[in-house]
Amino acid sequence: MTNRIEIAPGVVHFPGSFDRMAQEALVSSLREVAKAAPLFTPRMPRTGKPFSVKMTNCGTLGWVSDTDGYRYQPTHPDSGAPWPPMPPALLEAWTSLVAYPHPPEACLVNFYDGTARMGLHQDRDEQAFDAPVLSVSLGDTGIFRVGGTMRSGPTRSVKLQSGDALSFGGPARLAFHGIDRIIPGTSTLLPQGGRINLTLRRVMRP
Ligand code: MD3
Ligand code: FE
Repeated sequence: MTNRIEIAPGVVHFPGSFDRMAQEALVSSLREVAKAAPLFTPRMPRTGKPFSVKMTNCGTLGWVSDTDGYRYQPTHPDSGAPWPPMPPALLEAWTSLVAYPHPPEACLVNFYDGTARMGLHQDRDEQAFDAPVLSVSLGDTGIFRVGGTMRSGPTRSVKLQSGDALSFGGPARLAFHGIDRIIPGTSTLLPQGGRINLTLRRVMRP
């Protein structure tokens, strides 16, 4: 059983949820995911401006963003191939950390190099807002910012280290959040450095 720290209503931090061996095993399964579904560069819907974060997905649905908008779809935007299956260790983490009786369909894999960031946003492309979102961090530490359900509200920042999990449910499900920056050189997990974030989501209402 890993530590469970409720840092705000509905926001639960599980520091060190994956030990080093489990992190290495996850990275090796993600290398297989990226072979089947190569990282792509998402673009902003209106402007076409590229994200600094590269992405891929596993599971039956994957999140994509291009000039047509944000959406979930069953296939890779470039190859048209179905997303590879979710590694069993992630489904097990969902079952053990999240109190929701249905499996996630989507695991978005975000890759941050030393300069990538993600601006403050809400996740609202899912239909099942009653389901929490579970995130797992691997590699270099990320400085995560989370606020309330209004963009203009106060925010706080939390360092996310390799192996940490974080869940957002109930009042936090529609909280604004983002990644201010990563701190290069803080982990030896990824030989080339950088940070991987996984977000497991229930998309469809059961
Ligand atoms: C709070 N990813 O992919 S994970 C995203 O580290 C995203 O890559 C960040 O935000 C990352 O959409 C943050 C933490 C997270 C994920 C989903 C949330 C926080 C959340 C959904 C609702 C509220
Ligand atoms: Fe998000």
